Amino acid sequence: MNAPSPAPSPVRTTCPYCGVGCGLKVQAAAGKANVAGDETHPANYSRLCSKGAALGETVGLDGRLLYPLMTNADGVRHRVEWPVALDAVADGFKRIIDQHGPNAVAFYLSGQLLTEDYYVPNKLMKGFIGSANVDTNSRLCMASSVVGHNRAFGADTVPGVYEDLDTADLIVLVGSNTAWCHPVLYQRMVQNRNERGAKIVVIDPRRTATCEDADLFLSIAPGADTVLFSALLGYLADNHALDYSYIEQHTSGFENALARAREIAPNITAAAKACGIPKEDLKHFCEMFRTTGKVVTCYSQGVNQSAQGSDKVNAIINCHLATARIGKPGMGPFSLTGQPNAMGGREVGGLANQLAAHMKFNDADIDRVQRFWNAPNMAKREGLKAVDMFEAIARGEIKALWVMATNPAMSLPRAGAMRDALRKLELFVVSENVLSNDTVNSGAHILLPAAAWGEKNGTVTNSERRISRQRAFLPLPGEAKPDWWAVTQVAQRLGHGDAFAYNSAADVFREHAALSGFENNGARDFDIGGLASITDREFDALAPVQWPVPAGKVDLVSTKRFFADGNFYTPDRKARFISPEMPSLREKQSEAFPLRLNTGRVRDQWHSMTRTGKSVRLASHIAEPYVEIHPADASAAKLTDGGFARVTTAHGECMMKVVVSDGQRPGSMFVPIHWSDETASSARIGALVTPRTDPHSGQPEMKATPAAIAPVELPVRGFLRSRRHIELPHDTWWVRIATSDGPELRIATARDALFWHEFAQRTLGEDAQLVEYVDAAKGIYRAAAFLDGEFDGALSIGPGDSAIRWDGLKALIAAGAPQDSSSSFTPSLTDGADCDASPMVCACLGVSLDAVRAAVQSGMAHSVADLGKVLGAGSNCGSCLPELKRIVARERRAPAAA
Ligand SMILES: Nc1nc2c(c(=O)[nH]1)N[C@H]1C(S)=C(S)[C@@H](COP(=O)(O)OP(=O)(O)OC[C@H]3O[C@@H](n4cnc5c(=O)[nH]c(N)nc54)[C@H](O)[C@@H]3O)O[C@H]1N2
Ligand SMILES: Nc1nc2c(c(=O)[nH]1)N[C@H]1C(S)=C(S)[C@@H](COP(=O)(O)OP(=O)(O)OC[C@H]3O[C@@H](n4cnc5c(=O)[nH]c(N)nc54)[C@H](O)[C@@H]3O)O[C@H]1N2
Ligand code: SF4
Ligand SMILES: [Mo]
Repeated sequence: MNAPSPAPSPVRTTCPYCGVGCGLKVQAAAGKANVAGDETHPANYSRLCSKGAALGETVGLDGRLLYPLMTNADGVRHRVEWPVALDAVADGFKRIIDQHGPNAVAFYLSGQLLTEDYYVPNKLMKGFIGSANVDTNSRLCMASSVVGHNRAFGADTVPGVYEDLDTADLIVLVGSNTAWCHPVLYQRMVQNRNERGAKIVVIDPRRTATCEDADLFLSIAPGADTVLFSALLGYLADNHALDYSYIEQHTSGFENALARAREIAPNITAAAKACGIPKEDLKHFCEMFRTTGKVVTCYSQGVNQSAQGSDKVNAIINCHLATARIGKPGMGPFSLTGQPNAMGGREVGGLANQLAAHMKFNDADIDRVQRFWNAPNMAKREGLKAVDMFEAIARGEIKALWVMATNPAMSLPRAGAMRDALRKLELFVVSENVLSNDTVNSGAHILLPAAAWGEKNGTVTNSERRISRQRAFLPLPGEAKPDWWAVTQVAQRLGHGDAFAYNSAADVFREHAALSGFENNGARDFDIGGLASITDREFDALAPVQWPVPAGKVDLVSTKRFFADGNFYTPDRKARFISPEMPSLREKQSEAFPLRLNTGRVRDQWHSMTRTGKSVRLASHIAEPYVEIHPADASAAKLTDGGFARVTTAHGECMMKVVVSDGQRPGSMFVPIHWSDETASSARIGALVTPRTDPHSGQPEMKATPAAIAPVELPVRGFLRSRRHIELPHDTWWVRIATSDGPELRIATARDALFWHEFAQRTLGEDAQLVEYVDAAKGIYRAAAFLDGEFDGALSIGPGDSAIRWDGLKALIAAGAPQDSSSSFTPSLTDGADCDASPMVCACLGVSLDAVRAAVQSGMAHSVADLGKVLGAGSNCGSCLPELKRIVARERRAPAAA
C-alpha cells in the first residue's frame, strides 16, 4: 500500500495589509489558500487579526485584471499583447517628455508595492527621465512622520521596536485606533497590561474600540495635540522631570522649544480648555508621564493627517528628548506605519522630496546616487507632492501619469475634483490587480495587469524596520506580471536597457541593498549593505531581519538600537528640538458647515475593499457605510439612529446611514473611508475632504473638514441580487455586500412597492421568469427570477429593515422554476419579521451582536472569558475582544428592558 503523500510544507510569507507585518504560513491548493500565523515571525509569533485570518477568502480571480487592456478612440477597452501596451506607454512618455520636458510626466506609487517594485520606477524617474515627480500614497499616510523624524533626528529613523511595547510601563496612543488598525500590536500591548500592569492612555476625539483597555481616555478636540504635548513639556519642566544633562550633551534647540511650549500652553487649565478635556484628566496624564520612565508614545493618522502633522510629531518627540526617553528599551516615540510596505517605500525614496536609500536632495547625495546609478539624467530638485501633483494634472502641466497600486480617485482629498483631473491626462496608465475601481474608471488609457499578493515575490519592511519576504504561493494568473518587470520593459524601450537589466526581484534587492551601503560608513541610518551580495537562494530563504545590516555584519539576528549612544544623524550629531507653530485647523467652521468631519478605518475592511470586500466573513462586521454622530448633534439635526443623512462639505457630498453614539465628540462626525463608487452609491468620502496640507510634509488634513449634515427620508429598504448588471434608479441608495450567496446590493429608497414591481418586470424579468409577491398596502414586494430553470436574481423591498433578510428565498430557489409563466407565492409570515440584521462581532466564529447580548442578559456569560467558553466569541484572532468587553459592560450596566 502506498503511504499518503505528505502535505506540501506551507509557504512562509507576510500579510498584505497593515504595517504590523505579520508572518503567515500559507498552504495553497486548487485556487484556495489556508492561512495561519507564523509562530516564528517576530512581529506576531503566530497571532493574526480578523483580516489576516480571512485572507484565504480573498485569493479568487473574480474581478481580476488578467490581460493588458487599452482604450481605443471610441473609449472602448480591448485586450492587447504586452509588447503593444508597453510600446504605447513608452512612446507616450517619450513624446510628452520630448515636447514638454521631464516634469510633464509623473508616477504615483503606493506603500502596497514591494520594495523591489518600488525601487525600479523611482530609479527610472529620478535618474533617467530626470524628474522627481514620483510620489506615493504614503504622502497621505506617513509624510508628517518622515518630516518629524528628519527634523529631530537628521534622518527618517523609527527608533522603536515591538519589544518595547512588551516592556513599556506606559503606552500612550495618540490618534491611533490600534485595536482596529494594528490589532496584533494592540494584543501585545494588552498582554503587557494584563501581565505586567502597563498603563494605556488613548488620545483621540472619539471613544474607539482602543479605549476599552485604556486606563485614561482623553477625548481631545480635533487638531489640539500640539497643545497637549506642549502642556506636557511645560509640566515636566515645572516638576523637575527633565534630564538636563542629556539635553545639554545630545540635543539643541531646547530653550526655544520650551518657550514656545509655554506660549502654546501657558498652564494646565488653559491647555485643558484648548484641548476640550477636563483639567484633572490632563494633569493625571502629565503625572503618569512624569512618574513613568518606560513610556512609549505610539501615533498614527490622528497625528499625521493634519495640516500641522509635522509639528504634532515633533511636539511628541520633544517630550521624549527632554526626558532622555529614547534609544533605550521600553521607551521612545513610535510611528505606527499604515501600509505593509510604507517603510520600504521610504527606504527606496518613493516620496518626491527624497532620494533613494534615505538620501536627500542635497548636492552630495544627488552626486552620490548619480554615480551609483550611472544616471544620465539625474533629477536635481524635489518633485511635486501628491496633492500638488494632482493639481498640476488639473492645470494640464502634467500630461502623463502612471499609477501603481493605489486608488487616488477615492483616496485623495477633494477626490471628485482629482478624479476630473485624471480625465485631462494625455496618457493615463494604471497598473492594477482589479478590472474595475474608481481610478481605473476615471478614464485610464492603458491597464497593466499586476501580480497580486500570493503571486508576487519580494520584500516589505514593517513598522519596526523589519524586512520580511513576501513569497508567491500561487502561479501568475492570466498575463499578470510583477510591477518591477513592467517598469523595466518601459525603461528598456526608453533606451535605458543596461541600467534596468534585472531578471528577478532578487536582482533589484541586491542593487537596493548595495546603494544603501554605498559610501555610507555610518553616515546614513538606512544601511543594509550586508545583504548586497546575497545569492538568489539566500534571498529566497531570507528570514525576517531588522535594519540596519551594514556590510561585514555576519549575525543578522541581533539588532542595533538607534540612538542608544545619544548620537543622531544631524551634522553636529545632536537631536533637534523643534518649536511648533500655534495649533489651529486650516479650514474654519462656518454657519453653513458647523461640524467637523473625521474620517478613518473600520476593523474588518482594508481601504477601498478591493481585497477584503470579497470576504463574506469580513462583511458581516460592518456591512454598510455610515456616519457616526453624537446624540446632541443628531437631535439638533433631527437625525435618527438607523435613518439616513446627507453629509456635505465645501468640496462634495455623500449619503449614508446614521449611527448615533455618545462615543463621538460633540461637534464631530466620523465616516469610514472604505466605500467607493465601486461599492456604494454615495459614500466616497474622499470627495468631501479638504485638500489643505501641512507646509512641511504636504500631508492633507483628512480628519477635520468643516461639514454639515441633514436627514434624508428613505423609508423603504431591501436588496437586489442578480447575475447580470442592473442599473438602479439614480435616487436609490445602495451598497454592495459580499454574502454567502454571492454579492448583493442592499438598497434604500423612497419609491413604493408598485414601482419596484414594475422595475423587476423590466429588469429581472426581461427575459426570465418571475415569481412575485406584492402587498402594496404594506409596502412589500418580493420577486425571484429564473432563467432556463435556474435562479437568476431576486429583489426584496419592504418598510424598514424587514426586507433585508428573506429566509424563504432559499426554499424558493431550492424549489426551482415554477411551471406556469407568471407565478406568485406567499411568504411565510415570520419571514424577515425578526430581522434587524444583527452585525457580527466575532467575524472568525460568526457570533452576532444579538447572540452576545443574549448570552450576557441571560446570565450565561458574565465576562469576555465566559463568552469565549459559551459562544467561542473572541477565542480565535482576538480582534473583537475590545468590542466584546464594551458590550459586556453595557449590557451589565443596562439589563434588557422587560
Ligand atoms: N482595519 C484596517 N486596518 C488598517 C487599515 C485599514 O484600511 N483597515 N489601513 C492601514 C493604514 S494604511 C493606516 S495609515 C493605518 C491607520 O491607522 P489609524 O491611524 O489608527 O487609523 P484611522 O482610523 O485613520 O485614525 C486613527 C484615529 O485618529 C483619530 N483622530 C482624528 N483626528 C484626531 C486629532 O486631531 N487628534 C488625535 N489625537 N486623534 C485624531 C480618529 O478619530 C481615529 O480614531 O491603519 C492601517 N491598518
Ligand atoms: N479621507 C481619508 N482619505 C484617506 C485616508 C483617511 O484616513 N481619510 N487615509 C489615507 C491613507 S493613510 C492611505 S494609506 C490611503 C490608501 O488609499 P489607496 O492606496 O488609494 O487604497 P487601496 O484601496 O489600498 O488601493 C490600492 C490599489 O492597489 C491595488 N493593488 C494592490 N496590490 C497591488 C500590487 O501589488 N500591484 C498593483 N499594481 N496594484 C495593487 C488594489 O487592487 C487597489 O486598487 O488612503 C488615504 N486616504
Ligand atoms: S495585524 Fe492583521 S492586518 Fe496587520 S499584518 Fe497582522 S494579520 Fe495583517
Ligand atoms: Mo496609510
